[in-house]
Amino acid sequence: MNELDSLVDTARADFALAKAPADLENAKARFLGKAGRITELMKGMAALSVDEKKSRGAAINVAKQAIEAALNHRRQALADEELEVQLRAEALDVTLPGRRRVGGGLHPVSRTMERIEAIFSSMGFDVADGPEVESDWHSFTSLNNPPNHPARSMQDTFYVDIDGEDGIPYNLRPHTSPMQVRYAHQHIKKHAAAFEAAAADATGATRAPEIRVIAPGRTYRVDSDATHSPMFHQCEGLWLGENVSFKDLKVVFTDFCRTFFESDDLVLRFRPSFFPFTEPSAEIDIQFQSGPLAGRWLEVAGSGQVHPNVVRNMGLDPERYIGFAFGMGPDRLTMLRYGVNDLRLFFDGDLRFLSQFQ
Ligand code: 2NM
Repeated sequence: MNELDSLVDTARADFALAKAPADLENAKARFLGKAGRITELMKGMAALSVDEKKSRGAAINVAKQAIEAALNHRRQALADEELEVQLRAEALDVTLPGRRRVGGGLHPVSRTMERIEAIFSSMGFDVADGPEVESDWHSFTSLNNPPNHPARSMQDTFYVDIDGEDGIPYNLRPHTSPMQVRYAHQHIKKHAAAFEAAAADATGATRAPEIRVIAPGRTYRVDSDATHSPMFHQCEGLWLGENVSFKDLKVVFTDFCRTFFESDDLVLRFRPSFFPFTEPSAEIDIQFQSGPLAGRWLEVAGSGQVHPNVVRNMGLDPERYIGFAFGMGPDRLTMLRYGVNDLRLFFDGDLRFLSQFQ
């Protein structure tokens, strides 16, 4: 093999050894650079005759072109390799499921609350709001449940480490009735002229404004098992007027149940009971006459005629105002409506459970 052929072979071998573009450029310099082998061979021709220069120059050029071709070939190969590595690194697995944007939704108990509010609003009830941390007076005393009254032990109440004005600690409201007491005071103040006009008319000809309100919200009691949560929901209703009776309670509550459960095929039963704020008092049971829950009596609410002491504490004259109140548990209504048997599922925050109600 002549000297030029072996030079080309050496160049090819060196180029093949280059693993990165920078190595290849260094190898190129050794053969084609200013001080490279080809340049040296060119310089070495100075002493040759014209004919020898011609043939020697042509041969060196052939070698040079072969080296350049090898260089370009290797450059391309390195560029291809680099691209291949990059493509592999950036590979896209089109079989992966996409990231879906999951929409939020209302909690099933919130849906129940909204249904209850919509139904009672359509019957002319206002919707009250109020604090969850309450004074002893609003939670108990105003509701005919004074300190040391045995009925207080019906609710195991959470207390806050801060005393109210009466020196008794604030509590986490154990029912939503305090909102109704507050609502009554606000309502009477807001419509003072109308209330005063009715009160001033001894003939009774001036119709007295009514109190018609529901109080939905969170409530708290020291209680925790499959059917009790320390935080639960209540919705109470109150209708006070000059001639509001148990008959009105029956009509309103029957209408509510039939609308809420989307069934006219259910009946109500009023069972005597006791609550400090009502007298007489009754539990309200419903029974579906058809469907999956048919035949069983289901307790859905407590109710009663508002005690005169409570009417007075609301700022109204119990000789003039009479009416009913009721209280129900939206958590329980939600369980009944959807057939859920463990209340705690509503408060665990497990989206696999909660998203089923969307
Ligand atoms: C119930 C049962 C019976 C009730 C009483 C009142 C108020 F504010 F008028 F005193 N609101 N709700 C009531 C009556 C609540 O829950 C089982």
